[in-house]
Amino acid sequence: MTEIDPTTRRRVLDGLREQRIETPSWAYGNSGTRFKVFAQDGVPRDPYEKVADAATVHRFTGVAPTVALHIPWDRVDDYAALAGYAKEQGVELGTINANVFQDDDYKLGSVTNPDPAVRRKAIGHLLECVDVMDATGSRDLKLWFSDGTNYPGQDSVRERQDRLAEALRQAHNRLTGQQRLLLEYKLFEPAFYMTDVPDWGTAYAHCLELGERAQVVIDTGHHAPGTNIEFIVAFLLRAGKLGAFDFNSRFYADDDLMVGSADPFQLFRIMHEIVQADALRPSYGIAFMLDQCHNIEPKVQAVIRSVLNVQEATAKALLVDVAALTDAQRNGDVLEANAVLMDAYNTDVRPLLRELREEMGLDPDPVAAYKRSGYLKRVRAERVGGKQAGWGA
Ligand code: LRH
Ligand code: MN
Ligand code: MN
Repeated sequence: MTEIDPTTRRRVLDGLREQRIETPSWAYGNSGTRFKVFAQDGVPRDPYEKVADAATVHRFTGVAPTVALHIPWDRVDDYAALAGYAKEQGVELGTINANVFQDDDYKLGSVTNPDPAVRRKAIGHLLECVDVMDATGSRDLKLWFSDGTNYPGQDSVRERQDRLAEALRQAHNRLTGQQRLLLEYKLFEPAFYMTDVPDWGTAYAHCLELGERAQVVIDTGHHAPGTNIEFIVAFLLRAGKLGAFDFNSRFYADDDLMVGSADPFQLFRIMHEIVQADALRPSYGIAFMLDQCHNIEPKVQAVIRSVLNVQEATAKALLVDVAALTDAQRNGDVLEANAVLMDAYNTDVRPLLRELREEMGLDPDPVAAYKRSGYLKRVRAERVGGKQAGWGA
């Protein structure tokens, strides 16, 4: 593909203009590995300051109008007030992430724990998260369970599935209106022998059992190396069960690096499946979220970079010549079909994205504009003292 014809150009620009990417509150706070958290100056001290950072990302990118919260990391007394503050800043509160993995009681699991009292406590937290959604106006409850076992024989795999199904049913029954339950899977970590929701098949089966409000979340860092994630995307799209993404990059395990940094081609292949299913538009209902930790790099700038990486992959996916691709596929022309896809992937879409931003009244180079804005210098001066909020805060 050398020249982009005007009709294609318009189609791509329109698709990109509609795109929405949700950023996670925890990406703005300090994070690290189990070895060390390197604190950065100017990171948010409370959920309000995280929302302000998210609003800054939206101001420079124009496509990140919502921020996901993690409860209890983002616990406040008045969620409606936080939602009001977000609105003033130009963003909205998005997905509510439950957290049943950081309490001593959950050593042997949360909703799958053999002790019914612990299960009741965990389910209580899930229901509390729906109360938060009622106050914030959030649509999605995202559930990830660290539950699992470390040793063969430690607990009954089947009984744990029953306990899980019961907890999911209670959370699902509590939802009203447009609210949805998003179930996230992860192969391993922190459990090292068996995880209770290890893969998309398990998540899908539970969501099927629950009903229409229940959808699967694909976190791109939660698979075995070499897993064909775009296949999972295509399968779940066909089944009407793909609710959301947690985007990030990984080289080894759940690295939570910037999306599109380790394998931009994989991100393109994922977005190709999305575009082919016409699932990019917000009305389709997929929440495109980031789930990242910026351990050594400046955080707001890293989130801006991540949003741009998703936009680039999306632009390339939108550029695929569908007529030529279908033709080659129907004719069994393996090499031509592959060439059509690679032509789109190998197109430099950065000029197109600059054009998009100009049309949207934004600076064509969001990273440079953010750096020029002096935001980091200002928050570094303002946000001194107090407890820095982040992973585990
Ligand atoms: C688990 C996970 C899940 C959590 C987030 C902080 O690894 O991906 O989405 O909510 O990390
Ligand atoms: Mn995740
Ligand atoms: Mn993860």
